[in-house]
Amino acid sequence: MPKLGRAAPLVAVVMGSDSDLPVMNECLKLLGQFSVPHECAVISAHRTPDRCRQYVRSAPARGIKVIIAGAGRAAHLPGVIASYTTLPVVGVPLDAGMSGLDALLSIAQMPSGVPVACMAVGKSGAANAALFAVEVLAVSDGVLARKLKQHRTSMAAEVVRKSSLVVAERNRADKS
Ligand code: AIR
Repeated sequence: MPKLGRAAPLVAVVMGSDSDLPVMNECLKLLGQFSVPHECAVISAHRTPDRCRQYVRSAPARGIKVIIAGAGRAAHLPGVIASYTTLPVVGVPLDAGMSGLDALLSIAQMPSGVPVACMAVGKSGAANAALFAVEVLAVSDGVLARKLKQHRTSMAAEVVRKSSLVVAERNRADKS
């Protein structure tokens, strides 16, 4: 599988179609920002079922710790992946029709015994899938844990900065 970066991948990011890439890029971008070695593949639970099974079965031997799977429509990819492994699987429902509600239910409504951590629909979910994977890895990686804390701090500072911009804009509007 194509590795992104030099180190052995810890996170696998798979998607049901190349048409999912623009949204799943949010996930890949964040993993890159946290310097988490990862790999990426297009695998369809319906169109390439054998490839799906082989990929997931070989993941632990490659050192993969978390699998992120994004899919739209009847989004069975995360659930099918979860059926082949006990690695944590994070599902990202994508909007390929019906505002992503079809994919959301396909991913969230797993039967008991085979869990999938279901994120929000679309770009927020793709970004949170990366953060969730980093959180899993950070349990046993102090450097990543510190980076996560820093990420939260920066996010909070950014909200405060935007708040002062909104207040300044309101003050200007009130004066005119
Ligand atoms: N898909 C692909 N195989 C099974 C499923 N559910 C999903 C893809 C994509 C949508 O179907 O994840 O979101 C449409 O794929 P395409 O290739 O027709 O653009």
